[in-house]
Amino acid sequence: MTRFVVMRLIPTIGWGEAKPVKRRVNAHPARSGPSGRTVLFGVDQPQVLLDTFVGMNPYASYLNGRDPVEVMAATPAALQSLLHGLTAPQIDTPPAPGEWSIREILAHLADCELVWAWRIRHALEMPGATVAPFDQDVWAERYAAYTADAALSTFLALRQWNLALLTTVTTDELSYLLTHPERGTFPLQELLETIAGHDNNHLVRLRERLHVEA
Ligand code: NI
Repeated sequence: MTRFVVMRLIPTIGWGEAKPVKRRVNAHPARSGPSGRTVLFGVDQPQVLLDTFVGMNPYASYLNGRDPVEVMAATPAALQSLLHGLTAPQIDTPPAPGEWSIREILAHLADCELVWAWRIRHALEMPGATVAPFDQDVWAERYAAYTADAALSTFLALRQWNLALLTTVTTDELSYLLTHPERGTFPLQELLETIAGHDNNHLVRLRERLHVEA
C-alpha cells in the first residue's frame, strides 16, 4: 500500500490559538517533524493533497511511542521534581524579554489543563463536537494575577481530575471525534497524544532552561 504523508492544516503557533499572533520562544512545536499520520480519516489521500495538508500531530514526536495517558500521569512528579528547590527569582524572572517565566509557564499549563478538561468531556458528551480555540498569549496577559504556587496547585488538581475521568473512557470512546476550527477533525486519542506531547515539550524546555538532565 502506498503510504502518503498527509498534511493537515495546523497553525504554526501551536495548539488552541485562534489567530496567528507572534510566536513565543517557549510556545509550541512547529508543524514539521519526523513522525506523523500517514492516512487522514482512514483514507489514503491523493497526491495533490500532499502539498496542502500537514499530516501529523506536532506533539507526537515528544512521546517516543509511549501511551499518552501514561505520560500524562508521570508529568506531575516530573514537574514537581524540576521545581524543587528553585528560588523565587528563578521562578519569577523571564530568561529573556518576550519569554515566559517559570511562573507563567505554570499558569499556561494550568490554563491548558482547564481547556483540555472541557474538550475531553465535550467529546465524550457530543462526539463530533466543534471545540473553541483560544489564544494563549491573550490569556497570558493576565498571568500577573497568578502565583506560581496557585498555578501549580491548579494544574495538579485538574490533571488528577482528568486522569480520574480517563479511567472511565473505553477504547471505543477514544475514537470519538472532535473538530477544531484550525486543526480539523481528529479522535479523542489524538487529543490525549497532544496533551501528553505538550507536557513533554514543556518539560524538555524547562530542563534545558534549568540545565537539568532528563
Ligand atoms: Ni504550551
